[in-house]
Amino acid sequence: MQEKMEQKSNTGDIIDFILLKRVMQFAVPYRFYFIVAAISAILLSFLGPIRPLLINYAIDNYIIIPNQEGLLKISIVLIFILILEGVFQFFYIYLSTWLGQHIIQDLRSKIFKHILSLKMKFFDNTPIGTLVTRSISDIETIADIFSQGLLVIIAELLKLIVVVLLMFYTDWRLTLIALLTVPLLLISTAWFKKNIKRAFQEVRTEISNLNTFVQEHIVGMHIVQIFNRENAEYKKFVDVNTRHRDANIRGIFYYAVFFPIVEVLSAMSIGFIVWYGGQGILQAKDNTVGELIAFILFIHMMFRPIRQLADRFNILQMGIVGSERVFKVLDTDEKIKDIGKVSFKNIKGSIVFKNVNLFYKKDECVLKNLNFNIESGKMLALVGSTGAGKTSIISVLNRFYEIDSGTISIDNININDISIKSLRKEIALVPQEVFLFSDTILNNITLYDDNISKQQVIEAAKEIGLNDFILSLPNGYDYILAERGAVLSLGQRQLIAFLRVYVRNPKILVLDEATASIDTENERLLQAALEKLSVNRTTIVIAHRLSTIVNAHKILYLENGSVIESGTHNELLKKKGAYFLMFNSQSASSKF
Ligand code: DCP
Ligand code: MG
Repeated sequence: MQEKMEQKSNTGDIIDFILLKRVMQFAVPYRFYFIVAAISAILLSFLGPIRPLLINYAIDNYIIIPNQEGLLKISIVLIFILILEGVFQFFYIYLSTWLGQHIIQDLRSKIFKHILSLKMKFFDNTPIGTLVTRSISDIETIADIFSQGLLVIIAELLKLIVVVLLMFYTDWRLTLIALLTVPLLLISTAWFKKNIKRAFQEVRTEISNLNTFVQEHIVGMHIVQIFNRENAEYKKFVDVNTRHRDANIRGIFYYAVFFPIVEVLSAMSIGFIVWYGGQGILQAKDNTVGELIAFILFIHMMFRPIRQLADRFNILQMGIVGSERVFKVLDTDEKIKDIGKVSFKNIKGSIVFKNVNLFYKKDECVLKNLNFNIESGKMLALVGSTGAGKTSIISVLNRFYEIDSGTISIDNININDISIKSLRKEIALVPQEVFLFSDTILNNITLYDDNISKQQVIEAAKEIGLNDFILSLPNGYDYILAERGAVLSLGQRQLIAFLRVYVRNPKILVLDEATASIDTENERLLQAALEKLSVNRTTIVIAHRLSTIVNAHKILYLENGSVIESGTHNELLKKKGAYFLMFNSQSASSKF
């Protein structure tokens, strides 16, 4: 769907020179190589057409009137030209591909760096598949602008002009006869260009559909299997796969029709020339055998660029369409404003929320006029039903999202005045859904931070009672987690996340407890880890299992983005309100 929509806006027939100019900017650092490649291409378009001229001369002057010495000389010149052509061809092919690859390497790095800087809201609204396509395959089409598009078009156009000029120079009548088929050629080229472009776009849409389908179904495999949807999903896949095949075959069809047409037209031109020129020779008029042979070679040289141009023009256009999409991502400016100057030195860690309001969408107030404070070193617990806004509270504290009104301050400094780097350094988060990279346990904990040594990690793991668990894994700290750490249980993943946080020694600790219940062994470990970690730190715990928070200094009960009860565990139990009900229902359903 997404893909189809975007295709639509780019079907304009003309080359968008503004976009092309912007793409060319990326070649500026490599201008030397670009110029060498361009000069090679230009020289090639002159060198090729010289050959028929020389052959013409050789036949008329050294063969028909035998002259061995002259023939030898002209042959040496021809060989020399051929070698030159080979050398320039090498430079041209190698450099244009080299250029394309360097440019897309730069562009890819640029787009990835840009994506790294965007705010969470952008990712909420942009499918992963789109961003992957932009940074991988769309960029690939930009490389083709350089390796197969722009320079080829310039070189072939030039060659065409040179060939036609040389033809006129040789014999204007023969030239006009050779050009007789050109109107037919133009018509079929226009037909081809139009259809092949549409076919190309269909193929790209289908590739994207295939990608999305496979990606989504592998990620959601457990849903497919648990609901026995294998057959149904397989059938859907066969459909998508078939559409992809058909789109490709349609594309090939146009090539299969167009290329023979060009062949036939060029053969017709040669036929005309032989017929007309042959008569000229027989009647001993002004045509020579050399001219005739030269013209046959010229016609080959003339038709090849025309055939190529139609194809290359498409590649250029595809590259420009790709660049438009890439630039669209580069031009999104959805970033959190990072204008704060304050860097924490000796942070204490008291937190105040004052009249905080948050909207994710225009008419949906998720946090409503929220007021609370936590003294430094104390533990605040957030409880409440699902969707109440608990995760949102911590998302605004570390500025993943920006509040719409009110103020949040740490140590009496508005968090907007603190640099994001410093802010996030002091707030460590154990998220609700722990994300682990496909890497070793150790690297997942250090996240390649040079300041954290393996020894520190092991010490920290011992302190919070995790060392034995990690050593029990094959290879211990060097155990490589497969895709997203799926081999670990939710509780185990949270334990790894605890360690990630603990080695960084932050002043503010935030724990967003996983909703799923975890086994008693891991629960005991988590509980012990939390107790260790919360010592001397301001701690915010979002709890689903109330056992975690009986000792919290303050508990807020949230509903629809507002605090409806607050107090300590005992105070809230006495109130016999929402918290009391929640606590009782949990006690009834567990041994706790
Ligand atoms: N929401 C949203 N966009 C986001 C995150 C949340 O529109 N990027 C909405 C979904 C909920 C509301 O905001 O209606 C509150 O979401 P929270 O994640 O803050 O809810 P909880 O953390 O309280 O829920 P749970 O206990 O399920 O984790
Ligand atoms: Mg949540």
